[in-house]
Amino acid sequence: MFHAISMIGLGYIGLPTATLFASRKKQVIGVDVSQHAVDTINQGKIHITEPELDILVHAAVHEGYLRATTRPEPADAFLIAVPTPFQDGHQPDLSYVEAAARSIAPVLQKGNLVILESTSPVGTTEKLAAWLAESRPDLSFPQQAGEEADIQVAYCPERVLPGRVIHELVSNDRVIGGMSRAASEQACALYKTFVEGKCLITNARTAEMCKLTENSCRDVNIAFANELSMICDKLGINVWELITLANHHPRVKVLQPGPGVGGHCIAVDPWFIVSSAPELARLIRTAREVNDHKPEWVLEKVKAAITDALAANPSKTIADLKVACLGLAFKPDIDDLRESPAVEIASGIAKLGCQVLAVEPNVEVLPKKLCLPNLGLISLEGALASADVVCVLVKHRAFTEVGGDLRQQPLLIDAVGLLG
Ligand code: SAJ
Repeated sequence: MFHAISMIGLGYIGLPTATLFASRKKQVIGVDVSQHAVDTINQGKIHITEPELDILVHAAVHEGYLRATTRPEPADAFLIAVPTPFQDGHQPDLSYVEAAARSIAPVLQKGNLVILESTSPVGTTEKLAAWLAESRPDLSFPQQAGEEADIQVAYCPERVLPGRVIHELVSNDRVIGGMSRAASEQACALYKTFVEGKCLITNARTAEMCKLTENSCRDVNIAFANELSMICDKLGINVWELITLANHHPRVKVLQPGPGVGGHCIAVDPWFIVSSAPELARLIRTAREVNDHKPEWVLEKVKAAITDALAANPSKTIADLKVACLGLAFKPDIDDLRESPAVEIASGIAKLGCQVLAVEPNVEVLPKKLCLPNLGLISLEGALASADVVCVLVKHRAFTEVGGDLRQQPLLIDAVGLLG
């Protein structure tokens, strides 16, 4: 039924998904506005980092199943995986979804299926269908013709964990929210090409809310852990020990405090619920505020340690002081520094005027935000040998292995419980 599949947006979700269809011998046309991404993929290479993806893309392109272009072409099914960021005031920005809709509209043909995968506020799939209908009055859509529509439309969120994308795309269950029963059934049939998990059918609005609920649930739980960490610090209690003890209760599972919540999903998606029901989403909003405040709280701890270091070394000025920041990534054992609370903290420390010794074993180049004269990448050994203050910001495996050495550091801020 679906021979040619078009993926609109070849980023962290679109490219792996497109490649998995291609690996099952579907003809896949990938579309992206970035000429660089298109050229890289057409050479059989990748422009993002994700384990196993490079080998799969190389094979799919060289065997002729995957091809990238900047201009949409006719296909049997269109999947949209473009960014849905938020604007000022945490209002969702649907401009990429609208641009994708308007770009595929001219090539749509009777019998096509359109699926939105981007994390979206409730009602976005209906908006997508409305934009398509506006651009193609000659075709019918589910809001007009239901099961009989020329073009069926569904929402199907991705739920994969960065670093495990290929594995999770295949094995995770998928929630499929068609605007009609026919849309859901067609989408199920399509995903079954490579999905080994269950395909669970619902309507589009529930599927949209389901994705937002999953990430908000995690955000609220992380906020609980982060709030506990600040309360325990004030009360002189070791929060890591406390959580371990509490988690011995058979029905309690407290998550881990950290320097804040990073990444492109959990720190964004809850705002889509807040913007839909601001007066009702009080807990979800507060969780976001607690997690967003955590980097500032860690920075205050570092400032206090710097004051202690200067008091202990009266001959030194702030410019002489060295603060080691262990970890810059947004979570352990990845190389992704985007939206990372550790980056925010490291740049905040640099702005204080001291020297920042940044240790990030997973990257070789610093992001622009950290290209500062008093901040440089250094080895872990080098940093520990000369730092006046040590601040652990990410629980990378490379750091856990030297946990013992850190205990010798007189001024240590352990934001992630490396030492327990
Ligand atoms: N974090 C903590 N404490 C914890 C767990 C996480 O501080 O106990 C922090 C991490 O350090 C990181 C942030 O939260 O800064 C987010 O990390 P994560 O591993 O919880 O999630 P992501 O952003 O990598 O991926 C999430 C996943 N969602 C859920 O687990 C509910 C993934 O399945 C989604 O597909 C992804 O968001 C997405 O694309 O929406």
